[in-house]
Amino acid sequence: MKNIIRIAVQKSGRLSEDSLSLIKECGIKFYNGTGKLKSTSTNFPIEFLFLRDDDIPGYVADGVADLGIVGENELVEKDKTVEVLKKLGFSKCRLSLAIPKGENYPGLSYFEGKNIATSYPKILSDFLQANQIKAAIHEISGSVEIAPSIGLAEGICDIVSSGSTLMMNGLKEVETIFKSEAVLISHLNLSDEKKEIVDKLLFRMNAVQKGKSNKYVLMNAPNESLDKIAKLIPGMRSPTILPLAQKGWSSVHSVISEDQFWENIEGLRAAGAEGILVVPIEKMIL
Ligand code: PRT
Ligand code: ZN
Repeated sequence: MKNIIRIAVQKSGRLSEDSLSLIKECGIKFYNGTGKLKSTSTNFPIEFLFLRDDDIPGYVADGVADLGIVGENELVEKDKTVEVLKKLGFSKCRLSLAIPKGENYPGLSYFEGKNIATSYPKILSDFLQANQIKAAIHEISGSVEIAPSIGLAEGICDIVSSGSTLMMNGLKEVETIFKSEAVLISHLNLSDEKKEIVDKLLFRMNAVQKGKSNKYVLMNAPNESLDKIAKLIPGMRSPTILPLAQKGWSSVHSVISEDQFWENIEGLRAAGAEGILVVPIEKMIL
């Protein structure tokens, strides 16, 4: 057994760019020339398979690839047995039911006895069954949104992100049936050697993700309000406080999640903080 892992990523499409940037941000170098189906990193024991996203769950379930990056929608639809190691926070979208804009929508009962076009027959049929709705599912592989206007179906079930595709096709979203984002998946029975490499990769991915959701903040503050400010931005252990050249003032440095920063900004200003700088963090290891 070679001490190298294989990861399946989408060759080209909505997942590709973010998948490859995440891997690059983990310090992993590789050559990704156009048309290449396979590549090996030059500085980490990992090999890449560039595939259609539809094939990724199956390749990982069969062990042809040890890891894969795929949308949860595709993973659940393909119904393959793999382990989800991590949600990756990109390619967020939802799978929704939509109907022609002019139709009155009384609730799910609208779909009783109707035809629904989709590329996600499994997720849709599970949803309809759970809600005791009987409808005919028409599986089509693309351009689902035109189905109602050509008379193929009364409704559709498709991926929605901004909602503009639905709007352009005279449809309205009436139910969200599944929420999705990209996930890192793993084959179930990895050898101990492979698990060790996967753990190293996960450690790096966690550091990149933590860095992204946190900011490094610096500000000047009068010494009498330092206690108050330290409570608002406690940081990883405690903030760093350095004296300014001007007497009675200090520079306070800390790390804070972006959300928390915006929640506390008024408190910081009220405590006399000024010259506040917010700086991105590349990686963060606790
Ligand atoms: O060629 P391959 O099979 O690899 O790619 P693909 O064409 O099957 O998939 P791709 O690249 O389009 O999408 C890959 C994954 O990205 C999906 O499985 C989802 O997990 C995720 N994702 C995120 C999306 C969208 N956003 C999205 N907006 N997948 C598709 N869409 C399409 C949707 O089908 C619809 O046609 O975009 C349109 C809706 O977008 P809005 O913004 O107009 O609502
Ligand atoms: Zn696909």
